Amino acid sequence: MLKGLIVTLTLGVLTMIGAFAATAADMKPIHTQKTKDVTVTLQNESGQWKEGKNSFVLGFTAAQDKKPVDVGKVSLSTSMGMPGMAPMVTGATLTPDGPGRYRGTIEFPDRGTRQVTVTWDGPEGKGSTKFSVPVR
Ligand SMILES: [Cu+2]
Repeated sequence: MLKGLIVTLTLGVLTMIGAFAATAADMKPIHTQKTKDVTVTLQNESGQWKEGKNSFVLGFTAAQDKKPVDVGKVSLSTSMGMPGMAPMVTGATLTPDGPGRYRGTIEFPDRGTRQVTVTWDGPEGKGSTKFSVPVR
């Protein structure tokens, strides 16, 4: 019984370490978008979006010195054109997570390439950019 408890504790600690490590390192780029003033980076653990629920980190850095930019209010929405149908539109939920950094979740009902629109409006600038990301 004690042995079982130790195994359980060990697994619990390993799970916690895994979750912690994934928050800082192990982020792979999904897409990097350069605009005139700001570089927008979209990343997560796998480096891609998949069908279903996804979590990701959205970052904003100055194009010049690569320092985080306070972009204030941010939104990320996606759209996929489907023949003979209205475009499928899905928005992300974003939570501020430090300077120029947002944690996001988004859920896709199917695969296919999304047109992504990111907008920002803060003390250090305002803008928007579009790029495409495949959902695999
Ligand atoms: Cu679709």
